Amino acid sequence: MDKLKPNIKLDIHNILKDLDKYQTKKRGWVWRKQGDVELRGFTYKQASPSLKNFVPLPSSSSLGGIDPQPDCVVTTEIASGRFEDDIRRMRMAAYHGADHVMVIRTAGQSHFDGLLEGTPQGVGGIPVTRKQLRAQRRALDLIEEEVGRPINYHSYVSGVAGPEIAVLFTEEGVNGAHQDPQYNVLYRNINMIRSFVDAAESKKVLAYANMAQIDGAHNANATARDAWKVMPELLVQHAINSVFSEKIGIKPENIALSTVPPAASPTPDLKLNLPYAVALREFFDKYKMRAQMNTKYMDSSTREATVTHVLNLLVSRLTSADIQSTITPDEGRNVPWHIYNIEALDTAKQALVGMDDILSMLELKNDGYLYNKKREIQERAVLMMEEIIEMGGYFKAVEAGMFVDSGEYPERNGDGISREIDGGVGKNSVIARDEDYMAPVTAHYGYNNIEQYSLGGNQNPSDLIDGSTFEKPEKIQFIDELDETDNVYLRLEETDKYRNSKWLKPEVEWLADGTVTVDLFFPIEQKIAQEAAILVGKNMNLRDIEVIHKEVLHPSEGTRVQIKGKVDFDIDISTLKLPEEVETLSEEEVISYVKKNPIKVIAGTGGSDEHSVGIREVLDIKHGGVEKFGIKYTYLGTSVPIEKFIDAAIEMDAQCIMMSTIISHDDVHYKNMEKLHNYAIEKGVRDKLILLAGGTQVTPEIARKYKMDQGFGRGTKGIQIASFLVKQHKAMKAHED
Ligand code: Z97
Repeated sequence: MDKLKPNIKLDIHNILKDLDKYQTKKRGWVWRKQGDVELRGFTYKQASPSLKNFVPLPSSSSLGGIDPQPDCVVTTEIASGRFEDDIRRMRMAAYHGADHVMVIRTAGQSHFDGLLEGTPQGVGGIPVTRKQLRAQRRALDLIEEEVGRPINYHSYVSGVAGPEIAVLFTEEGVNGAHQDPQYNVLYRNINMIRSFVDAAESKKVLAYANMAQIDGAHNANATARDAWKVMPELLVQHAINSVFSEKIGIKPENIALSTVPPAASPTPDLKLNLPYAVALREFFDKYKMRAQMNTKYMDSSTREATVTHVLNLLVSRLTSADIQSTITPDEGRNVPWHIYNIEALDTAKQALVGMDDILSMLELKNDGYLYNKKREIQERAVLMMEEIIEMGGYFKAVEAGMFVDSGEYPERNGDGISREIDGGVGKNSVIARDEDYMAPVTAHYGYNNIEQYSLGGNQNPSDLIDGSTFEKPEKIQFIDELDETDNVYLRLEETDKYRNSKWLKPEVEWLADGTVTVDLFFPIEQKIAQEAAILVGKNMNLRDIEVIHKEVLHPSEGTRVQIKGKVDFDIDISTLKLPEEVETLSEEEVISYVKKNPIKVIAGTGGSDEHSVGIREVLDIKHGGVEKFGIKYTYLGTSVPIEKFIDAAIEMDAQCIMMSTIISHDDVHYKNMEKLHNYAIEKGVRDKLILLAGGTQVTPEIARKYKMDQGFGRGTKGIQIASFLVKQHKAMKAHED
């Protein structure tokens, strides 16, 4: 398939074409290349090479467009429910620095006792199926080539079909997975014995595929009443899954703890989260840390979520997290949208790069509060583990409700999650293997009696059937679609009108979903403001209006309300009048040209016009005006008679006139442009002067029509004018020569 090109959209039809024959390469988990990176004179120490194609942070425009990448893997969690739309989001995410894409499963896939097939739509995630995995991995294969960095693809090996999912993931080149039997036991009430037996099998397969494994301890954070009280228990949960995994054969460097800061401001965030992270790092130093946010503290304010995220990122930097998750800041609203995935990635990139090498300047103290608190958490965890062993092990401890109790161990409030050894989904489904048991499969856990087929110790039992699907992917049965009413082809047909055509609609998660947000302020109490906001939406002809965020600015003085709604109309892009592109030179180019060829400008607001803000913005160095590039200017002020511009230019030996004109009443701005031109001719200097007009109502075409060399409209930046001046000056010089 053709390589992706930055200026061409990814075509989902190409991804689906001959998908049954597509095989991804086997690779396992990939960490970022790490080392010093030099960019624009800065040395980044906790860094990774820049991407081939990327979108840098907005402020990078003042830094030559650099896009430094942190050393840790950066995760994005994508959960729109339509895998075909998620693919576009993955591509955007990769451009913003994601190299770990987690697809969230539709809620409750843990309860399915087998594999799903086809491409059904999900809610809050996608139903994970072979076809969806293969399509997404295929897209990521193209995307990783486009950005020049491997992308890890990830989902969950949980539920009663865990081992089947692990096999499916291996076959389809998935690179990472959550696997933790405690998740099944505590949150999905799957029988304990079944969960641990399944986990053994699943982990064996993950080890074979060299996948990274993340545990499920973060769920206790989200479930516990006071998440900071389960800190000791979290250490116990991490320990159980990590040691179990290692014993089965997963390499320690592929075992990652799903760490979540247990608290968030307005608690004293760092006083709780930092000792906790240090305690983890110290106890689990041979494993990796996957740091993510605590969904419990995510409300609907994206601003608040972003601040929490940045505080979490500080903890990540101070304790050298290996994988940084970027849960969408709008997860509190339960609507992960394209823009928030990208915002969260940019937040992580900006904060991590900004805190580059922080530990060469600061030291975490080995005494006092940090040390004592860390030690206390560890001691409580050890005590809990000892009690579990005394009780007779994990199963007994779960029966006794030891986990997710709202008391801080050893304090107990008796409200923990309790499960029975012979209860739960899949109870009594584990049976002992017969003496002559034998499964001709690869990476199988436990007794397999291969001796009876005289296979030696190192031989793979699947040799008996000439290799399993792991070695012979051509043996994989690819099932395309099972549901005629719920599949990708129907969804593509519905949105076909908007795919690579002239039709456009605003979107937040699905192509042409038509959703927009409106941000409003009302000088009134919240209850009324909320209803007023809905009415505004109705009057704006929005459908399906919902309040997605409200914030009291003052109980009586005012409320901010954000609503979302849908628009019904389409935009025909062929009818849009696009503003002329102003091509700019690089800042360095302009500066070096002006140094050798000084340019002087006469500037002011022409005629009877007292506006001065716009012209000052493009003149003064403060906001990147032409002065920044070495261009000298004389500002004549406002209401400058047109003749005075020319006279001053002659007197000062200037090369350019920048006339601002805001008032457009009676077309006075056009008239003044022509007047400027004519007077320059009268004085015999028109061919020596560059005449520019600018203002909110000015367009380049109109300015040129009225004899200016160029016009500059709303939003013009100094660099655009400076670039034009340099180009024009060059051309004039060439003409003279
Ligand atoms: C995360 N932000 O990092 P089902 N298995 C495990 C899980 O943690 C989850 C599932 C399965 C979060 C994502 C919460 N995690 C959201 C260990 C869910 C989900 O709904 O049980 O079928 O699968 O993972």
